Amino acid sequence: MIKTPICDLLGIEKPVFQGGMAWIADASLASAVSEAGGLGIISAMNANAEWLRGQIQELRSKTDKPFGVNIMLQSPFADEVAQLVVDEKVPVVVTGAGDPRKYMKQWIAADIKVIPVVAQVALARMVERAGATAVVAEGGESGGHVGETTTMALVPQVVDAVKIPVIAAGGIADGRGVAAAFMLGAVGVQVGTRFLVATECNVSDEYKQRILKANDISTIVTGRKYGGAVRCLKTPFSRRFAKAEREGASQDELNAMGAGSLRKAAVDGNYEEGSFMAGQIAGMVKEPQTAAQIVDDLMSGAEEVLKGATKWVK
Ligand code: TUI
Repeated sequence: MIKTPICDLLGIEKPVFQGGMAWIADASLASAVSEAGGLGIISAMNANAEWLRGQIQELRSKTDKPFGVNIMLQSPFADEVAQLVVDEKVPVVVTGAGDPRKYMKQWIAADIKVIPVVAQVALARMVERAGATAVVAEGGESGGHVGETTTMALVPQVVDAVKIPVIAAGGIADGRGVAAAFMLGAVGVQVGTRFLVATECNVSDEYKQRILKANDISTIVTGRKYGGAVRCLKTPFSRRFAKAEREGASQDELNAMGAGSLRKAAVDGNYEEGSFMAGQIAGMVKEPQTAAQIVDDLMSGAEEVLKGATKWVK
């Protein structure tokens, strides 16, 4: 069995966070991951507080275990969902796509554990000073909105820069990745792409099939030019987007092209027009499983790798 400091801090059994994937990470997936002993996370994405309240209630009807809410800081509803997590006494808030410090005082005063996702050392330092419980250091192998630095390079630099626990994310989908994250100094992992094919994940079947068929070179990053870099599968939509970018489309034109594209992939399963956000590790995801099987496989796989970790040491 593997126990790390993040397990005691959050009251979870296994140091596995499920990524707060917009349009995908709902009460069904998050409750299954929490029930399996990890930290299930509902994505507040671009939804309003009323929608999020319904999801939190649904999760609580399915599990008594700790869970998180991911607040995407670019959401037009960020202010109201930031208040809702206080009203609902959500145990853990994970933030993404921005600097969460303007909300942190109110969350900490409400006894919420705040775990920002960071893609660079500077923000990790700033949120530690503002009272963060831990940080997720997310490398550019991840799906969705990404920074530049890879997990391998980012995690140890964040570990060296802060005293709070570090959770590694980006390019982790099996026990080897979990073990490697521990070797870099992380005390937990956040996994997104592998949970896309979980039985309890309500993403469209088209999305699941595209993940299962992916290989090592199936993803690209678009949107780098205007600071909104997004990693997704190579599809008709992402190729059109990349071409428009190369040909000098303006930020407004690109924003208009991207609007609603994640919903089209996640909800409608529209292969032509959807943005199928996924990490580089998609090529390793070959089997639909329950969330519990995924969590167990990640941890038992890590245990096996770690037990053999000294084999080259003489
Ligand atoms: O947030 C993510 N991944 C996401 S969010 C998302 S929804 C979306 N769709 C289109 C455009 C933008 C968002 C899909 N995937 N991961 C966590 C993450 N956070 N990655 C990178 C960052 C980040 C970036 C800049 C965190 C902080 C930050 O700070 C900049 C600042 O404001 O100081």
